[in-house]
Amino acid sequence: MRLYHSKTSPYVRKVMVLAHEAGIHGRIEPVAASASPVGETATVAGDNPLGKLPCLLLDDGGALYDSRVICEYLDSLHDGHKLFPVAGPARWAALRRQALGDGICDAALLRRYETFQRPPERRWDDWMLGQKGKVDRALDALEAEVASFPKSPDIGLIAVAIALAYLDLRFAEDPWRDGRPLLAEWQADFATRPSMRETAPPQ
Ligand code: 99T
Repeated sequence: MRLYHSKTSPYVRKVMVLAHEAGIHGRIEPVAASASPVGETATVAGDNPLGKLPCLLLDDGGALYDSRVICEYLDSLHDGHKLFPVAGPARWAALRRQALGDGICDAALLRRYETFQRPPERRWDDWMLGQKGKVDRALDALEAEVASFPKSPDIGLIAVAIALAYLDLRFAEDPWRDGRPLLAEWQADFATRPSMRETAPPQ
């Protein structure tokens, strides 16, 4: 399998962390790619019409996207500890936390595009504040529930850990740990997992 890959994409990293936790990362060949909401994304768009990373190219010629679908597919390829709990409350909690972690990344990425890509004269402060509000509320919700996180990794915990790492990568000036000591402690511990260490973006 080949994966359109970027070292700074949190969605790509979520896929790679899951692959490491599942013990199948050696079956994935990363293909360096870039994607942007504007401009040339022809390579990726040839396989994912949305022109977004990640996109998994299967050996039978098919393609899978987005990161949620790729993660669930990869989890179906092994017989070890399932990162997508198969049924019951644990499954819905994991999927909800994946939505929360991905949602933090979505809002953070929109903020980044607003500054990094949008011309200064077209920027909109209320938009930036709105996206930051989503991130802050999600972080507060995680602080409130972190004591009840499962002890074994699952897709929800992976998505949350990746989102926090992405805030550190792109918004280091926003101290998300302030006032959220339990989440900070959990993140520091999760970050020591080999899957997290081996997928860390370049500093
Ligand atoms: O929006 C675009 O056209 C291009 N953006 C992307 O491809 C980003 C790269 S993260 N990926 C997504 O937005 C995927 C979201 C999707 N729901 C999923 O796969 O889960 C780049 C971040 C960075 O480098 O800072």
